[in-house]
Amino acid sequence: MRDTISYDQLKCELELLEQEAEKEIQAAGDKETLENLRVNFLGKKGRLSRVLGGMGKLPDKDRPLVGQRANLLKTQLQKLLLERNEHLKTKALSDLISKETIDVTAPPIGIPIGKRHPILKTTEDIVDLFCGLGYSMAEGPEIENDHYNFTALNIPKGHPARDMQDTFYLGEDLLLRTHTSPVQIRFLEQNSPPVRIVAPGRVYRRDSVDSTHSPVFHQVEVLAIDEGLDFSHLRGTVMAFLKAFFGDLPVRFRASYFPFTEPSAEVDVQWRGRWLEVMGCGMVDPSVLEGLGLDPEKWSGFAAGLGVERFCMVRHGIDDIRRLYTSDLRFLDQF
Ligand code: 2NL
Repeated sequence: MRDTISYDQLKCELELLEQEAEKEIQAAGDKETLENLRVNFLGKKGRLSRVLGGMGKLPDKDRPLVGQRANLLKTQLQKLLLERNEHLKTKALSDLISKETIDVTAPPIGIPIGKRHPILKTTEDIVDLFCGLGYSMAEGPEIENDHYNFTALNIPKGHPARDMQDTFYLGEDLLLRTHTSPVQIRFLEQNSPPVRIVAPGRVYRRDSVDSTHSPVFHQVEVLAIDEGLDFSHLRGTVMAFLKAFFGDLPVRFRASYFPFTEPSAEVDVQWRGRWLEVMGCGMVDPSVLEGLGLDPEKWSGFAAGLGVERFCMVRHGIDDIRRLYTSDLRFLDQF
């Protein structure tokens, strides 16, 4: 180490220190950096102290001047540190505020919310209409046995409707119901007439998929058993229902055949200039009543069945049944 140091040298060091300190304080991005700078420059073992340590080697006359300058520098740096600290605080606050600001002009994102499937809505509408006519809803299992799905409905063994081609069998006796009629048979076992019930539900048939067929589809069946019911009651009920669902459209009944009704009819409505078959119906076959222990001389009834998909497609102008089963939200969102 040298024995003496000149005033100019110390002044030069102080100026250098000032320049560096100012530059670094202005560049400090957070409180921690700022505190480190304070310790580095102004602390007990900091750079200013070290420069002042060199004062002992100054000629006496120069000491007060350098001391004065050093003190000035100290207050100046303290002021800078304080100012920078204030600036950082203000900036942190305004950053926070702008981050938390809600842009009230932004378009709404929308809350994704589920809704009922068009098949369910159509089912509920149909069921509601019959409830308005005094019917009660009944439901039953999708896995049925031979008796409830076929035998009780006058479809004996060997009948073509039982064909493996049409029915999903789960074993010798168990199968997936091919219609909701078994719901009504079960209901009649538990309840004595008069009855008026509407039976909605999922049914299964071994059909190949195309624009109008699906192996899984939905049915609503209605059944009324009472004393003195005849075809006029059936016709009046079907007409009232179709008018409520489709509006005032032309309707026609065509003679048809079902194993469980006699006589039977199919019903068409004229929709956009074309006749569309929309349901089947008939007077409950006496052998079905007998099978349930009901005297056909005392009780009579009518029944009707319809495919929900058909009603839904006609109502909404849907051209392909598969649209209802592919869960494409762009499609389903329309309903
Ligand atoms: C159709 C035709 C029909 C029935 C269903 C029925 C039920 C019992 C007794 C007698 Cl418990 N009949 N149901 C009757 C006639 C027609 O459905 O085209 N369905 C989609």
